Amino acid sequence: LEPLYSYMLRVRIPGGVLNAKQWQQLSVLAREYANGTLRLTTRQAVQFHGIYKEQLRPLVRGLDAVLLDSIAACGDVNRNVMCTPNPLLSPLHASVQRISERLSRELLPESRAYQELWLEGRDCGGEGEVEPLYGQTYLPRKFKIAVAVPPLNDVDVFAHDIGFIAIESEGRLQGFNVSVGGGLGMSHDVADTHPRLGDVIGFCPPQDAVRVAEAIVSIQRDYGNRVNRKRSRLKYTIEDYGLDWFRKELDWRLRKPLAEARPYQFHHNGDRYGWVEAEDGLWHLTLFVENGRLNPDAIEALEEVVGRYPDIEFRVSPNQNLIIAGATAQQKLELDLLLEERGLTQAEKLSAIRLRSMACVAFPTCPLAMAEAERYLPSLLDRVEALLEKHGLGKAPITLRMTGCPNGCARPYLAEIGLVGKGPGRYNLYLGGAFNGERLNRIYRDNANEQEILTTLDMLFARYARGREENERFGDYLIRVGVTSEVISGQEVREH
Ligand code: SRM
Ligand code: SF4
Repeated sequence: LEPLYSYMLRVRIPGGVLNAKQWQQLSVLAREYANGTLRLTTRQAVQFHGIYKEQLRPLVRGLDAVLLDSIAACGDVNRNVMCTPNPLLSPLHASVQRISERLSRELLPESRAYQELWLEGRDCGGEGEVEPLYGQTYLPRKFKIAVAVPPLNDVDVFAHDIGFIAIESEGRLQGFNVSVGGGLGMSHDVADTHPRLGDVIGFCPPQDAVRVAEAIVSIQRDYGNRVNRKRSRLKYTIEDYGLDWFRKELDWRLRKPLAEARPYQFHHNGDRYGWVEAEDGLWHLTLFVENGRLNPDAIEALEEVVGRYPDIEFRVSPNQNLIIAGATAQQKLELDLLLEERGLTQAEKLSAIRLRSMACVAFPTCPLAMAEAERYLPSLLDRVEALLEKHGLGKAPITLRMTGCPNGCARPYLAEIGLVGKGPGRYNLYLGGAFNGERLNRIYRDNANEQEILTTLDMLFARYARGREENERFGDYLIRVGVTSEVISGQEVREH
């Protein structure tokens, strides 16, 4: 008798873009082959949990039927490419999404093993297969790319091995500033691991984006640390060899230097909730999905949306939320009623801090979790909201992110308040991240329990309420008054 293993499967969805048929299929597959929920991820993908072994193949085939797959959603290759949603918003967004899809396609491994094993149901030999980019041994570690459209830094562009920052002029894409060497994972007990923000190293025209990405990936392939897996991400390769060396190596591989980076500005790294009208008059609604988990009732309600409006599209946001895209003005009115009726939470009813919160999956499915996150953050937020109300800060948008371990899956080191699991009921508290994702936070309390976290926040909220300047963000305030200090290099995140 074999143990009853259950699996997680992650669907690759570049830029989080899904049509109605694909969304409908995800709902059906969740019910038939997984635990009935869908989990929207921090990289705009969708995860199924609780899949039993014999259900894996029908699930993968069900995805294939609507042109979705799980290729390179995990592994030491380029992962799901993130992109500020949504291509229907403007021609600029459409151009940027097209490039994200190209990046995703061109950086896929060439191996047919996935098709052979999961779709055709036969053993894969792999003989004669060549991986032109990845080579025989692939990359030393996972690799991540995000494309941002300023002023939104919703994708947290500096958290990625490569960030492309779209530069536009009069609504037309001019190209991208390129950042390299971002990454958030660290280990509590390994001193030379730490989060790092990407460095902007130059600018490239849109048609060069794929070539630039391939060249950067090839540097990491050739120079990344293959001995110590804890230090094998591109961020450490850049630290070990130096940024100047990296730039020269890249110039050499590209046969020409990148142009000088162009000015840009990021306002915030959250999502824009509610309805937004696009340039073509269609409407798009960002719905808050707490920690990305869609339960069976929500899934059913969204299936009703698809049933009534088969032309509607869906996007997974970079902050685990869902965008219903492409509604006409009439459909917008009808959708408001339907979503209200079906109890799908509307952002106006939620506190500013909850709308800017995220938690990773953690228990019960994540094998690396040390503490709760997704299942615990909602109730902790009830208590944090009460504290904010007490100090008259109910409307203050503060970013709070929680993870069950230091790997950083909900990007906690980029939050104004970061909580990172240390053990059951215990978290390290990090403070002082920037509201727009341009500054990491720093450790403030070790191994704190809920009461210690709440007491600390109560004291800090009281000071913020009294001492903040007009429009001053919580993270900036904490640095100005010396509660914590600005992190310049990533290693400082670990240092008091
Ligand atoms: Fe993650 C490993 C979930 C985004 C850094 N991550 C895992 C695993 C697969 C645990 C494992 O290896 O067994 C988790 C599965 C939990 C479960 O039960 O479903 C997991 N990561 C997630 C998701 C689902 C979190 C979420 O709540 O949305 C995100 C899925 C992304 C996707 O769709 O592809 C997710 N993970 C991230 C991010 C954020 C990002 O990419 O923007 C990070 C930090 C950025 C970075 O990579 O530096 C992140 N995950 C990690 C790491 C640490 C990597 C490192 O360099 O140290 C691990 C552990 C590992 O790779 O060994 C990890
Ligand atoms: Fe699991 Fe840690 Fe990632 Fe949370 S941060 S999903 S606990 S690996």
